[in-house]
Amino acid sequence: MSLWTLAPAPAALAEDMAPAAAPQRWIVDTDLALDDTIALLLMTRAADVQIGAVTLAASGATRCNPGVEQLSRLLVLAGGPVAGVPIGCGYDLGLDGYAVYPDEWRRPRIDYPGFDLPQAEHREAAGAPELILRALRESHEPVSILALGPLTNLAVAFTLEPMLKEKVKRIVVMGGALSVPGNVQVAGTTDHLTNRVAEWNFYLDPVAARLVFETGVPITLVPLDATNRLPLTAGFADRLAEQAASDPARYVAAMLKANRGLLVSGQFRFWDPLAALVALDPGLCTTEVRSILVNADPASDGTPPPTGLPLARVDGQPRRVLDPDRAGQTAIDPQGRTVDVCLSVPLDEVEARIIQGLNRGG
Ligand SMILES: [Ca+2]
Repeated sequence: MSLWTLAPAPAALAEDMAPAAAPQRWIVDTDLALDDTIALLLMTRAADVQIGAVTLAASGATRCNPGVEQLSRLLVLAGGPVAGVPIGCGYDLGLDGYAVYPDEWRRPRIDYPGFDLPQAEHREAAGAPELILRALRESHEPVSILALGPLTNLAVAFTLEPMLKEKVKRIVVMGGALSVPGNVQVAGTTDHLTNRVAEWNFYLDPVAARLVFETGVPITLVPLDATNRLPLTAGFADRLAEQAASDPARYVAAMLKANRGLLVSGQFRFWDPLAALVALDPGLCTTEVRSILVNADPASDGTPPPTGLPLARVDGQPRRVLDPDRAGQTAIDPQGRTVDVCLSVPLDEVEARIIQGLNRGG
């Protein structure tokens, strides 16, 4: 049975007065951080979206265990047809290099005071790249991909079956930093990192980002340039809590309340939620076409590999130590690949659409 049969198109909701358009087919690849959760729930609540597979980018914020279970429960929370969407999980380290996500930021739980997620059958359909390929192979219509974590899974998929990229309509990628500093160096946690130019998703797997860019599939990049202007504030969390009229909205409100210190710190942004909103409505963002080269160069000084991480890549070759100062940088360069870059969206519009989107369907 086709994945797309397993994930029937969402039923029309009473609030939708206009005739339903043919649903757009999507795969969501996520590393399931707090902001991913909002983005994923926005996608699952959207009217004209059919999700064929959700895959976990385990080289990012959340490993397969407990990520697969968390994803299963979030999809049950979202309700409707997406509760049964197949889930895959991928490699827990980037394709090359030794960059790792800080352990102290990994999220061990997803239940919050005032809201326990529904239980769900623990299910994992396949490895993430294989599930992405199956979803593409079994679709007779173009499929778009929303990529919210490191691009490891997509890079492996396109390497295994390059021809299937023809099935991809567009990839919307949260990642990169063009004219603003990177975000991997954070006081108190990652002070030891010397990279001031890369954004986390591209830093964790620059080789994968480069491979995905080189496929030539149309890409919309949602970089820090756009998301830096979009703080997720305690004020927004309060408004969401007041206006929450659905379980997904109430869950996100409980999640934000439990993480209020992070919101008050001023460091949290609408990273992945913006990518989801742009996926759902490309017209939301002012975009510009840019030629971008992702830095995946090795370190020049013969730095030895760190201890405790695999010395081999998935292809059996030795891992390289990548340039500690530049790996993952998204430089504007005529030798790069042409992508559409989202540069600016008004904060009030983002906030309004998220509250509306989470509440959709009641
Ligand atoms: Ca993410």
